[in-house]
Amino acid sequence: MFTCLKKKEKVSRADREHQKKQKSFENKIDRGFQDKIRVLLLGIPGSGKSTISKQLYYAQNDLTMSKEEQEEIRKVLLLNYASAMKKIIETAKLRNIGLKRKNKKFINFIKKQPPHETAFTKLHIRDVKNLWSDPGIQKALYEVKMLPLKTEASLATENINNAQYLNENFARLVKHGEITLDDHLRSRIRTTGIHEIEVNIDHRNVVLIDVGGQKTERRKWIHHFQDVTAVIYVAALDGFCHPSEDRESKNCLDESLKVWKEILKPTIFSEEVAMMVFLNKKDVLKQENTLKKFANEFKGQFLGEPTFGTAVKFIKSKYVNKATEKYANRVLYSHITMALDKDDVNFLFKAVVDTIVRSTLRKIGM
Ligand SMILES: Nc1nc2c(ncn2[C@@H]2O[C@H](COP(=O)(O)OP(=O)(O)OP(=O)(O)O)[C@@H](O)[C@H]2O)c(=O)[nH]1
Ligand SMILES: [Mg+2]
Repeated sequence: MFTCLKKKEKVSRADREHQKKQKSFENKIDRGFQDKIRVLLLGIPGSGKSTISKQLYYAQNDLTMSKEEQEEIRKVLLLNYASAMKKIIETAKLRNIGLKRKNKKFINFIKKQPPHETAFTKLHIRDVKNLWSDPGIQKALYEVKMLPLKTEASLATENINNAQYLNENFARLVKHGEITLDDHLRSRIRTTGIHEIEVNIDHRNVVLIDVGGQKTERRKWIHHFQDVTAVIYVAALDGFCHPSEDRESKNCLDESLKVWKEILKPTIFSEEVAMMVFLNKKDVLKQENTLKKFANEFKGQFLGEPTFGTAVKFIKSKYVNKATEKYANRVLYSHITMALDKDDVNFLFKAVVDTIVRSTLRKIGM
């Protein structure tokens, strides 16, 4: 009798223990998923954090912009155009690439454009077309990436990737045509402060936290390290083509790896936080001149034929190695992305949310 009672009591205690554990799991799930999945986007400037965030937002929301917002984007794109063209013209000079005499007046006009204002009008549409069709400009565009990187960072090299788009859409922009989602995605504005957006992915509420990547902005990241379900570290695959703001880093790839190493410190994110790397701008790495620059940049370190596949593998290994140095057992998820491609981002995020859910459940023992 006594034994029986004892046994019964033992079972109920185990049950209670189990119930308690179950409750705790449920609370975690409630807290983590039924409420919101919080995803923090980190990465150095220009890696593509805001572009990813915009893509996910506009997949579910209409692109409604006030006249003022449209004007702001138009202005930014025209400034981006001026900065990209200045860089191409400068490259032509450095490489002794001749430009057509008939474009000289417009070239001087571009060179004089102040960095924060634009004086382009409909009267420049023909000049823009003529300059873009100058074979010297096309040659210099190809050569931009071959130049040794200057130490000071410049947005101009980033805008080079958008040079074709900016030229092709110049007429619509100066004619005050409707601003499109592509315009919004291509416009290069550095993020300051913190921007949270909420989206629904596969019936889960996901909050994306987009922060600025500049050094001054990175100080604010720390306020968001608590209470996140996952971190997506966005890294541009063409980082080795761009100068870094950080004087100690050789280029943006070096700077990005340095920041990645910092956030991997065990004191920063708990083991429960899913860590992912998005290797972004795959379209740019595929370009012939980017691969040529890659071969020059990693001479001696990289052996073999520089193709898109081998270059991705090489760059990815740099991020993975840093992670395994810090956490031998931590799973790192990585994806190759093109943030300008709506389908690419939206399709990938379904898989990302699924991974976050499964990884978190596994970590809490379910
Ligand atoms: N070609 C190409 N351009 C991209 C891609 N993703 C982003 N960009 C462009 O890269 C530029 C920088 O992107 P952002 O999303 O503003 O970069 P960010 O990481 O938010 O930068 P900060 O706010 O300064 O930290 C923009 O002009 C984008 O249009 C991509 O996959 N391919
Ligand atoms: Mg941004």
